[in-house]
Amino acid sequence: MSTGSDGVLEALLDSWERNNAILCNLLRMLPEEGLIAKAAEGSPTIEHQFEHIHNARLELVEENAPGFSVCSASIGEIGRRDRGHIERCLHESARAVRDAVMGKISTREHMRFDYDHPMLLLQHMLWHEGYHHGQIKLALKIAGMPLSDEAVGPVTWEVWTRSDEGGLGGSGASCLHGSSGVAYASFSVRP
Ligand code: NI
Repeated sequence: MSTGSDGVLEALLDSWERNNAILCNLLRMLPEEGLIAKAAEGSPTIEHQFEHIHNARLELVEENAPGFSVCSASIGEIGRRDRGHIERCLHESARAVRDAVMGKISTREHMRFDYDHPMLLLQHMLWHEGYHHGQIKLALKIAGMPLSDEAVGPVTWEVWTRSDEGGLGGSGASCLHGSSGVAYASFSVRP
């Protein structure tokens, strides 16, 4: 596979930023007791799912791009029930994934073990986190704390659609608004 860079690369990195923003927005939208909800007995709590997402990012970066693994933020040590800390960790691990993918592409190096192209790490994490996004909403529903599409749609689904600043012509963190114009917790994983 070619590791050439063009506008598609920028769009792919933008999709990763939007994905992390959606995840953090979901975290912020959880009801008071939402972090301890689980889909079934024996299933992980929502808090553990966020921790798992963060750890999966860092473990795969460390295994596949060890030279780019510079994030040591840990949800487990001090973050229990602290949403602000969980969110900061998610920003750090999102940056680690982005830096690893960009680093490998810019140096035209292959990932160490698991991926045929560096971008597949990012795509793998998008797919993985979409799965957990659904699991988290299912856990809330089963626990009697459902989030309605009206409440979370503008800060989750709509983050994928055209931005107020111009959709394809937007630039990274500056285009992190839903199509309804509802602002959400913007962030940047750019240096
Ligand atoms: Ni998982």
